[in-house]
Amino acid sequence: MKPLRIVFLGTNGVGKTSTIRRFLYGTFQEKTEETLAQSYNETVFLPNGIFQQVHILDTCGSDEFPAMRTVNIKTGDYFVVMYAVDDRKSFEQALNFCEEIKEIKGKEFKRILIVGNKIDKKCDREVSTDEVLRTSIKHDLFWFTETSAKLNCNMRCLFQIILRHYVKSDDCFVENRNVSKCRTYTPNRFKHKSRKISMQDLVYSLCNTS
Ligand SMILES: Nc1nc2c(ncn2[C@@H]2O[C@H](COP(=O)(O)OP(=O)(O)OP(=O)(O)O)[C@@H](O)[C@H]2O)c(=O)[nH]1
Ligand SMILES: [Mg+2]
Repeated sequence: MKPLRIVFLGTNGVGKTSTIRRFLYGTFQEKTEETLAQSYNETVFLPNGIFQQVHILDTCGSDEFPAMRTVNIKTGDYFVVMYAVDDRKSFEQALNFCEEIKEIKGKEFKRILIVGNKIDKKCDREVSTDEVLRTSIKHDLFWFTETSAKLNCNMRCLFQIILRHYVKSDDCFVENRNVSKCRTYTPNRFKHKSRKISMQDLVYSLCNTS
């Protein structure tokens, strides 16, 4: 079964690595190092009883490696395009990344989630929620959320939006059609994996925290 590839894009320092680590490991660091490229491989237990491999790709925020970004976009299934709400330039750059994705994947490509991180920095906000909503519609982008990796706010929601869409999509059906017969064996294949994320748990947790 083909792994699902979720690619994180966004300019330097918007919080891509912090978001992924907060979600996967529950940790947050005030000081981080610039990422070159890092892949996290997880197993997700989907509500239809299928174990799905998910590759989360954390990319480099700087513009030094455009060729690498092109490859990541070509091979990605879903994109999380991040900006920091206290950094207007990072929002403008996020829109450029969205355009780049659409140029490569096609104008009709919709699997892009815009994420405004660092909402804990209320006093330093440079990008309002309203503005992003208006701009997103203009750019034909429909998924948007705001987060704080620092305060652990909306971290689950972010992955949930993507996984929910995937489960309902034809891709999931086609990919998993033949696997369902042997799904009782599937857990053993992933026995070595230390952690599994249940989407039902995610829904439950989200309902109980909001
Ligand atoms: N206040 C606040 N700071 C955050 C938040 N998320 C990340 N940071 C801080 O922002 C800085 C950069 O975070 P990273 O996660 O390394 O950002 P990145 O997008 O991975 O950066 P590159 O790998 O260089 O592209 C770090 O000092 C983090 O502690 C947040 O939600 N709120
Ligand atoms: Mg990083």
